[in-house]
Amino acid sequence: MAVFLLDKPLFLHILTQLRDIKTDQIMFRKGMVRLGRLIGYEIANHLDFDIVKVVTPLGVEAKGVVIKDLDNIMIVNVLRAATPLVEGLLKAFPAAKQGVVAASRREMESSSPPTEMEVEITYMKIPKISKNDIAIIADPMIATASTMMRILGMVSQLQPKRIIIASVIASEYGITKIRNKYPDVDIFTVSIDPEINNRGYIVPGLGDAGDRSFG
Ligand code: HSX
Repeated sequence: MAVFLLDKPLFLHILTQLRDIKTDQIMFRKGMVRLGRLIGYEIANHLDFDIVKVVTPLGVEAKGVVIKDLDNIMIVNVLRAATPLVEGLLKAFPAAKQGVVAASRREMESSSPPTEMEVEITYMKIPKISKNDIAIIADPMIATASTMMRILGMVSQLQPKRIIIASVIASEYGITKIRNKYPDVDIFTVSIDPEINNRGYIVPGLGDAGDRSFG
């Protein structure tokens, strides 16, 4: 598994707005959409490509690149927090199929940071994919990775060619958990935050991404 840390200034500029408690709902959602688009382009830069030749209107051959898998993408939208992120990803992959999973954690205060949380999945619809398809699972936050492990369990059964996670903030703990069980999955994330608090929130994090996007 490779972890792609997207820490170039534009990513961090948008992330800083998202972290800021003063950022309102509209700006938060817009920031997520922008990050989704940028993360999508970064993912596209790490897909297989062929070197091809085309003929220009000048009747001359030019060497070029074709990314074959741009049209073989299936994005999983982990409701509801991932919705604006997916909106951005779809700008990078306009031909993508889209699955949705409604997942929610049972959150409660404990005496120490949880390592596992109960996750309820109330709805799931994943389109048919072929063995040539690439699955991108979009969830802006990976804390204990309890949610992502459930979704990886379902998506890996479909045997896509490759599974990629598109996230904004992942905890160190969550990444390690995913890496141990799914060594072939790639994670694209803008930040790796060090801590999880007693309620299972990433620290410093950005709060509850679903609440901040949708109220
Ligand atoms: C939030 O909790 C996020 O959007 C994820 O779906 C989930 C992450 O928490 P965890 O399952 O990694 O602890 O609603």
